[in-house]
Amino acid sequence: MNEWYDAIKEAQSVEKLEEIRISVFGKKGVLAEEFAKMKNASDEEKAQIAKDLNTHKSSLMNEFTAKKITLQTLQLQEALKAEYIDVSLYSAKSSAGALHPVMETMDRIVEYFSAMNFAVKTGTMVEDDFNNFEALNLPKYHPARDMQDTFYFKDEMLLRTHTSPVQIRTMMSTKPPIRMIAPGAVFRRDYDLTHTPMFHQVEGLLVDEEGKVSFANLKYILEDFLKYMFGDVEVRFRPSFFPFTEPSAEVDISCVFCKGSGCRVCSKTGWLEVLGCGIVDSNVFEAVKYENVSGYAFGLGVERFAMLIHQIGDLRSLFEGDIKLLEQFQ
Ligand code: 2U9
Repeated sequence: MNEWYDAIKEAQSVEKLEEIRISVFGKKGVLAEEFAKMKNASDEEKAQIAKDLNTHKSSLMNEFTAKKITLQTLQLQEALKAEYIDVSLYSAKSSAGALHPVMETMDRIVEYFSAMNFAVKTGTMVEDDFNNFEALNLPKYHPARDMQDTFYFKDEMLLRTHTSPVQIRTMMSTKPPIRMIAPGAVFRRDYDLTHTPMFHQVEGLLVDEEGKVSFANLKYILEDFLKYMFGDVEVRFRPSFFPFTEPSAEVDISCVFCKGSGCRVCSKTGWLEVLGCGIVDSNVFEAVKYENVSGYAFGLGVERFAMLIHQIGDLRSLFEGDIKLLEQFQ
């Protein structure tokens, strides 16, 4: 039996100790074997052998239990040592997300007009012919409806080419006065250096009693808005044409790159076009069955604003999802 005391003492691992346990205490282990041998002994001898064997059994069990605790403690300590993590070490640099410059610009625009008491309304991107064209004084023969410019579905459904259907639907469901902006994505079949098939607009509409809304009101708020967005810039209005406004104007700011002295970006003119606007055409009010009202409207492209504010040269970089661009806007 003595060799088993030595074996337990010398066991180097929990696994080895378990092997010993089976060899000593198992069904076919040495203790079972020794007890079996007893049947050949005389009655007096049996009593003595049984007493000796039981003494060995309990002291071996004590040795085994003590050794097991020692080995398990050692094993745990080794594991803790091996798996130790130094939380004070510098880790790999992690980067945080940021709002896309187009969305950040849109938020700023919405912030301005919200403060001016304009309600913010959104609609759906799939629209019908009436709300996208007909009601906006763009009749069936109008070139803007061309398959070249518009993404069509069947049954005269289409992807909105501007956010104006939101204003039409608002007027169809609400009595005047109206004071709203419509921010959102719009779609046109256009793709080159300065056009993408999807871009974002913010359009504004203000409607009140006839005679209450003037071009002067429109001029005042757009000048104030452009100074809020671009800082200390010159603003000028040029006569223009849109089917849904009459009279209409395009709005320029003095070039943010050369401060008006003329550069490549402003084609040496010193001016950058940033907005379209006008007094809402009476045909539009007729289409939505509004009577004795007057109103102004305006529209802008958000990507163009973002590019001018952040001095981004290439429109397409806004759509590439390149983390190197986005990281600059944290
Ligand atoms: C209603 C009536 C009138 C919205 C307007 C413009 C002028 C305009 C362009 C700016 C750059 C489109 O994104 S862009 O290419 N927009 O010049 N938009 S007036 O006029 C409306 C809208 C809705 C009911």
